[in-house]
Amino acid sequence: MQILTIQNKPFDQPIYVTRPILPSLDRITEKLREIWDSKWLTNNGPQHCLLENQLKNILKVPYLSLFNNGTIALIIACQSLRLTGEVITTPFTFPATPHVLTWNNIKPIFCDIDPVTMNIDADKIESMITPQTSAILGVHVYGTPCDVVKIQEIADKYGLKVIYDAAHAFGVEIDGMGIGNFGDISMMSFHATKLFHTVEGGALIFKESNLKTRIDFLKNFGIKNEEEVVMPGINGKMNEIQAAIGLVVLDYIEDERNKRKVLVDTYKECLKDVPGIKLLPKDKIFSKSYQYFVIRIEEEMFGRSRNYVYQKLKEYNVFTRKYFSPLCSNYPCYKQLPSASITNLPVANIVAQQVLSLPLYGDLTPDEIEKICSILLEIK
Ligand code: T4K
Repeated sequence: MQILTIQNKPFDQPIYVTRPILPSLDRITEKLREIWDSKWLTNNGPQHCLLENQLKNILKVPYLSLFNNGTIALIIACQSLRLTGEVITTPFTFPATPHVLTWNNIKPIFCDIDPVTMNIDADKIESMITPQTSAILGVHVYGTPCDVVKIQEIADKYGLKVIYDAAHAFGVEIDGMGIGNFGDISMMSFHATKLFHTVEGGALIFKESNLKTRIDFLKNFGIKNEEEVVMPGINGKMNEIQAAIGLVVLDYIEDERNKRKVLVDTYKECLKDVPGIKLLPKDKIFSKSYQYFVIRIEEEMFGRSRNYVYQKLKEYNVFTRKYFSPLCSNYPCYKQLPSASITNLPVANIVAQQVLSLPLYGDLTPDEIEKICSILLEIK
């Protein structure tokens, strides 16, 4: 057994990067009974319709389509806009983002990221456009919005579509407008690890009514009616149990957000003056989704590398995550692309060595956050 020469004792129970909202089983059973009584388990049932309407209001968007997960939703977003050729995107994201392009036979073109927001650097997009470019696929990383104004200007100038991977951005707004009102389509993930979840699930959100018809055909095999199949669709439907769980989880969101806010404030207070630890800079851009609490460890100043800290924290029963390292551009399936070269992505390659997502979920207490911070200092 390893002997730890440390002051802080490891946590008795593992502390993970996140934990899902778990509503009371009674509330879930109540909902399951409704579903059983209706004998309607999937295919646009009553729970599904209810959730779709509620989310439209909460997210302040005109149109929304539910999906069985965020990745299938994003694949269908590309299909619905008939994207081809090349799409400019970020390497600093979850594998799903570039993979949906590949599944659509589109080449991802990696653009470097902004050193502050860690989102696609809008100033570098224009130089990556070629005659094959059909769209820009930005990611609101950790819920921080991309530079939606500049990206739209570029898209308008070159006649490109804009899709946002808003997997982390539930409830995020810009000047009171739901984040889903920017670009042509945005995708949200409702995976168990997200603030709002339906166990697995996702949604596309958009402003054009004609997209609603097309997207809903695409997620249901292209079926228009019993006699007509109008396009080569797939099965992307959210079922009634997922939708029902989502409806119950919605009641817990505000409380969870408030708890996470207190924890985030505790982290900020404890870590604000630690040399070599960088926080997301301003409240203005700190995500109101409270999806992740991310620090950047600058090895030279902190004295320890991010990888060392990540490993060492495990000895204290703290399981952080390196979202998003390795960069997508360094995966074997993409690293041969010219845009994946380190010289094209200097900022992303540095940031990916620094980021660490610390535990953030409502069941944690401020005392536990203080202890995590104290362990960090001890590791230093
Ligand atoms: N785009 C972006 C930018 C994304 O971040 C994601 C998903 C997508 C697209 C795709 O959306 P979906 O198709 O998933 O809807 C997790 C999630 O599985 C993934 O949805 C999410 N991003 C990603 C950032 O995180 P992993 O591989 O880190 O998950 P996992 O299983 O290691 O879980 C992380 C921690 O969460 C565990 O250590 C403990 C805790 N956990 C997890 C689950 C599943 C629980 O406590 N209970 C649970 O049920 O990817």
